[in-house]
Amino acid sequence: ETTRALLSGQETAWKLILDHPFVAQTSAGTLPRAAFDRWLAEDYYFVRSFRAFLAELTAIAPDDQAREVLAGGLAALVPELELFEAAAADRGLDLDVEPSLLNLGYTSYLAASARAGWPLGITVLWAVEKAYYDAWASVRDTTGPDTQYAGFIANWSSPEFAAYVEQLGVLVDREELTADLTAAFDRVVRFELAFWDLVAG
Ligand code: MP5
Repeated sequence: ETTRALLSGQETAWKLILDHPFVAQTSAGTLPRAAFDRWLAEDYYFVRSFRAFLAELTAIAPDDQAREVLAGGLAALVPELELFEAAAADRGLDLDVEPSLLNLGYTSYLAASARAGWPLGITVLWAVEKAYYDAWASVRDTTGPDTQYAGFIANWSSPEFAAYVEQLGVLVDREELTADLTAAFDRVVRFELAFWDLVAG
């Protein structure tokens, strides 16, 4: 299986994702306010770019099964972006800020991976979502429901999101493992760690 092979090549880095201070501090509610504010604006830019990436992938999806899975992902971004906008309004934050070079690099890489074709694009999509699901699911059961960031953690650790990530994995498993896919997976892992390093070390 392609997904299993990709994950087993990245066990050490995956542990760093699960154990990242950003995840632990968000769950505990101890993340400094400024760090969350910074992340919120950066990630808002990321998610809007990600929406464009999903649309590009939909255009090159090979069949209805793939298009249906991607349509579910696109639909979920509507309430997700509203969650960001509501949090920003609460906090008096301007979300329309210049993204970091890392964020520009990551989102440019997403676009490039879609242009490289379906096998690479779907692998990158799965990798991004799998990292988020595994990270937030690892703190789901220990996060208090009244913690200030609980809504964000629930968004990426819900049973619905789990099912979506599974379906993406099924699409990746239809593809043969190549060196390009392995390199892409490794890149996503490094981008994810660096993105959180921007705000919490
Ligand atoms: C995701 C995200 C999850 N919001 N931010 C980063 C840096 N990586 C992954 O993607 P989505 O679109 O919010 O499910």
